[in-house]
Amino acid sequence: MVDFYPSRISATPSMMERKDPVIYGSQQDGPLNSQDLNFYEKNGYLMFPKLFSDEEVDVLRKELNGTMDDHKSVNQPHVVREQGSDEIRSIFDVHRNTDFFQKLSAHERIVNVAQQLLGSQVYINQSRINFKPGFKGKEFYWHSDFETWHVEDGMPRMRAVSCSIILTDNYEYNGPLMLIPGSHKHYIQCAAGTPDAHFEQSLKKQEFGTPDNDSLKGLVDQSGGRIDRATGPAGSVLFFESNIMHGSAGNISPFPRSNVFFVFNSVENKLQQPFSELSPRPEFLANRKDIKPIEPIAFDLAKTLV
Ligand code: 6CS
Ligand code: FE
Repeated sequence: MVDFYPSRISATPSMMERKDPVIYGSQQDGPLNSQDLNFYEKNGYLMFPKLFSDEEVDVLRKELNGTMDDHKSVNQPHVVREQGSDEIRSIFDVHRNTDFFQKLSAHERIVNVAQQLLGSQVYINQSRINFKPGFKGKEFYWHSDFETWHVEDGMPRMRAVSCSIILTDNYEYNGPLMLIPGSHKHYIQCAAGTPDAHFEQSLKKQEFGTPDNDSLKGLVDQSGGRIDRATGPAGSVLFFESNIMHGSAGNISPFPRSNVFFVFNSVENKLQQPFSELSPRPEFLANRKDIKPIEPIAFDLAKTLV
């Protein structure tokens, strides 16, 4: 298969332009209006404050705490703990391991947006809860998700969108997601040298497939010096394009910054072999089995009988 986005093949990083459209669908294909579509095309993300009501947020919180408790002593690869502590950093594959998050991942309020942006039916490529606990939640260094999913998982084109549902209020001071607006239109070809089984390290602290300082600075210059923060109350929802450069600082506040992420991939963009010499990453990180298009469902979380 042709590699349209080679990366980690040379010692020197470089920058190339995006080859794929940002938006594949049109205004008639879903709930986003022309203002939403123009903002997403230009900036690479869209934030919807309070897409879920306070009563629904209560259910989200209960499920978050329940999932956390259920995994407290689970010692399996899909449960990632913070470097140097026992605190849970992320739990992957929640859309397959828990009924509630499975239903939530099919909710029409988020699936219809993903279908419109990707111009097709969609499926979940990856899901996770990032907990970023108070005092101990460590950083997620700058990266493009697509660069990793292309090189390490074999995602062919930029036709995926992450949906982050804010489960605990995201403030300026508890490590909110930071995004460089417009960076989704440029692809940083990172320096080579990825170790085998890289995910065992990268999910705790990513050091390969991350931009060098000059490239990062170049993206910020192109954004006019802007670094946007996805702050908002629990129940807000952020959609961000697969290739946007993003990251988040550590959380030294007492307030947890927990979000659930569903990565929607187009059914036309299923994972192939990794575009690198690396062996494919495990199923909990890169869904390959029983891929079926999601049938969107409408329901009020506050009345969820799970
Ligand atoms: O490697 C991955 O797939 C994960 N790593 C990060 C930092 N973001 C995307 C994804 O969750
Ligand atoms: Fe990411």
